[in-house]
Amino acid sequence: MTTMKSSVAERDDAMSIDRATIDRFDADGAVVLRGVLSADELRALALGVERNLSSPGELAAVASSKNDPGQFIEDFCNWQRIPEYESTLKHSALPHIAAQLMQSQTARIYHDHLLVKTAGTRQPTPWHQDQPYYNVSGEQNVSFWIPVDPIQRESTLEFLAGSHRMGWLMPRTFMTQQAQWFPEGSLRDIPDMTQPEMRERVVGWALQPGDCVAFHMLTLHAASGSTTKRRVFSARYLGDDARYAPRPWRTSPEFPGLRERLADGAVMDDPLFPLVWPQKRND
Ligand SMILES: O=C(O)CCC(=O)C(=O)O
Repeated sequence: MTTMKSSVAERDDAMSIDRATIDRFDADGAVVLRGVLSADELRALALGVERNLSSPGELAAVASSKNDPGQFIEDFCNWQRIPEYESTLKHSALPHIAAQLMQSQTARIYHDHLLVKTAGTRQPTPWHQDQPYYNVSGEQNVSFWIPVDPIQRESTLEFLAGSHRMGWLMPRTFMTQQAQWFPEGSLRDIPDMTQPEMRERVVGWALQPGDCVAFHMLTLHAASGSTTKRRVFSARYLGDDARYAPRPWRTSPEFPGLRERLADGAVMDDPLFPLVWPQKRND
């Protein structure tokens, strides 16, 4: 772990994000970042992913439908038990990049999310925003979608550029598209993403291991199935304006016990969400 930490320190300047990328993130709610993780960091992260797959956490879930030759495997909130995840979240360039993209003085871990599609799965990820499923308010936030396998353009995560400015759109269950959280008609629906005027605003990138995409928690995003094995680790961070927003519905993930520790509207100051930027020497 020490070597990973120092390699990042050496790369500190290189991980300063240019103004154009920050502006693009602000305007589109999604950007591609190349070569963010070093070969050592990537090897460690892939090891963490394998450790996670062989020892799933309590929140792990597998989606597969009849006749689907593959699976979509998810898991959440494992960084405290998987050292490679903790190191990625705390000691890679990600916290610094997160603070810059969020235009925030601080960056706090929100959670980690494993998203694996096995080769051949036809399980799509439907168009959705993330924040309605989360227990946090505020505009300064970012998720990094970090593949440890090469990702072709056709199976990458896609985004509707600018959709983080559309407000909340109706969240629906992934498998059956039910409006489970709000009554039908009470929120605008997600636009018809097959329409040409929507398709021309869609962005997405082929990615090599070490690259990632960064996106806002309100940016609409989706992915198709995958012909190849697609192991992705997602690292989610919160900025200065993030506040606890307990929901009357079950969030994804839930953080059991948090309601007893944090007041509605409080800063997310809890051991579950450590501050990781600015970095302290002994972290
Ligand atoms: O990996 C996927 O297919 C979906 C990713 C996603 O929805 C997310 O990271 O919020």
